[in-house]
Amino acid sequence: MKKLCEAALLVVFGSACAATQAATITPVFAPPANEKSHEQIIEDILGGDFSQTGNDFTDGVRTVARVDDDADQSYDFASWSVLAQAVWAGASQSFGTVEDGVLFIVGGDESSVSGSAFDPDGGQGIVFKRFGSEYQTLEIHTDPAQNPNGQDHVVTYTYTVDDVDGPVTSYLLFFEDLNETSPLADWDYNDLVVELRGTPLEQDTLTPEPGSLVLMGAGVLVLLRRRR
Ligand SMILES: [Ca+2]
Ligand SMILES: [Ca+2]
Ligand SMILES: [Ca+2]
Ligand SMILES: [Ca+2]
Repeated sequence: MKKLCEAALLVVFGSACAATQAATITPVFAPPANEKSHEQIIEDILGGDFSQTGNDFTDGVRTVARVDDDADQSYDFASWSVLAQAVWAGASQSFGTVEDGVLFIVGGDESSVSGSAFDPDGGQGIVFKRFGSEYQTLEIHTDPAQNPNGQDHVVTYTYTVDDVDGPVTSYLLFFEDLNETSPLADWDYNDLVVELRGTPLEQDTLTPEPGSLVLMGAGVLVLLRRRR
């Protein structure tokens, strides 16, 4: 129903549909004084001076927009790549997917980290995952339902990069690496930050279901009649 709402009803009925869909935004708490905030981490990655506007960040030219937490749980990509961007945590961090397990252990610390992966095969419904190491072993998924406690441990932002081949959508995934049973859990969501870019799956694999097409057709008919 959600896809139908986005694909068809938003076109046909405009804001009426959007108004019935409240955004789900997982709250983010301030980090300890010796760690960087989301705004500062975004500035480290993109350069410039960003400031917060609602749930988003902007430097006046570029907008780094918060992704609804109903929409950051899994991804459909023909291929994708990921690059570690920051670690503000005591624990070591590893990154991978549910399907493939650990793809790399993050090296370095704070704003100077290393680690990357490229998957030429992609897939539908890819769930990304942070793995612990050393003393902190919590395995965190972009899909909250797969976390041990069902809590949302990932908040996501998106921005557009002007590549030589045209605009590319980039996602910044911010992980909280401790669960609520730990006295150190602070929900600052800066413990691991990675940047994700993917090539969309071909459009023919995303064709709306027949029922959606019928509804879209009906909506267009209504519009045409009203115009007469
Ligand atoms: Ca700033
Ligand atoms: Ca989330
Ligand atoms: Ca934390
Ligand atoms: Ca932290």
